[in-house]
Amino acid sequence: SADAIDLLIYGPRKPVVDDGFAAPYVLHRCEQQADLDGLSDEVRGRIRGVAVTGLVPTSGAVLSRFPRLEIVSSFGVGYDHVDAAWAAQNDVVVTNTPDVLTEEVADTALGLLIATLREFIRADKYVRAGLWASQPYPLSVGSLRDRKVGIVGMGRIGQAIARRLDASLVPVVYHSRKPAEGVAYQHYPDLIAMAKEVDTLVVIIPGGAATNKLINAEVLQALGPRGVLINVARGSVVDETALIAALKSGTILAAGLDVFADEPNVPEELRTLGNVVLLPHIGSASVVTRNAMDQLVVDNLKAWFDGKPPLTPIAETPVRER
Ligand code: 8YV
Repeated sequence: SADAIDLLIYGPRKPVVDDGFAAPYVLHRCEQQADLDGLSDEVRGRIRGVAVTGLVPTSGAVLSRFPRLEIVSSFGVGYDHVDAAWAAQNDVVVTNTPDVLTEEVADTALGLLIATLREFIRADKYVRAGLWASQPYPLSVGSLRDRKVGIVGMGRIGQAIARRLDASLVPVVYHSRKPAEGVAYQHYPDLIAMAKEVDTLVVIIPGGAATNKLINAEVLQALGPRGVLINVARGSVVDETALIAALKSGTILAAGLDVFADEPNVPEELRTLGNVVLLPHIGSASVVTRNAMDQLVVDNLKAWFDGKPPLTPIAETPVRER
């Protein structure tokens, strides 16, 4: 009908999104880029909103297929897979799903840090293998007790991680390009200088060109032989080849990784190392938190098509009076 609002659901199936819209909304679905070719010109011409439901590459070339596009509602707090510069230039609003996942991802970061230091996964395997009866599990070299953590990125999630470390009586400093507002921890504008002063890095900074391979061989060298790297941000932020070399040579002690350069592919070399804990990008992946993120994808679109400002626009496409 004439007042229909056509939306494209782009990416993996999400029941909360699929079931979140009634008339006048009309939903079209493409799980991956190749499926876009299946949309008729007529349908492409009607689509006014796109929900990006996972980490599907959403370039300007993809978005420019929709001449009436007004809004891209992206799942996840990170949006390096969406061409925000194209959106800003073409007067398309982009929203993400911040806040609702902050505490969940911070929980994951702290859990991964402790699991890495205290070797929880190896210890679990030890029990399952029936080895406990023959001798006690060896003492872990790693501990949270004698550490100083440098957080790379002090946004909402970084601050939630810092709060958990405060409660655990672990000293915290941080690196970011600019000091974070209202944060008392010591700020290092220079990452290498910070890496020399700490023994633990927790990476929680946006992905994309500006942070590509920020954690490189030089940073790992500066971190030193007690060094532990935790990454719950994007795989692109770490030079994975340099990390593998550093883990093998003892340049650093260990790493806990929730994200990888080429997900879901994890290099064989990394998978065979004993001093790493590897998670399949599950930082926010609980039912309760993913439902809240899915709902925010829906609510941003509904607010927009109700004539209201979007709830959580990204910085590149700020809230506009409507
Ligand atoms: C998602 C994330 O797993 O919010 C983010 O930035 O990385 C995760 O919550 C990711 O968006 C994949 O869908």
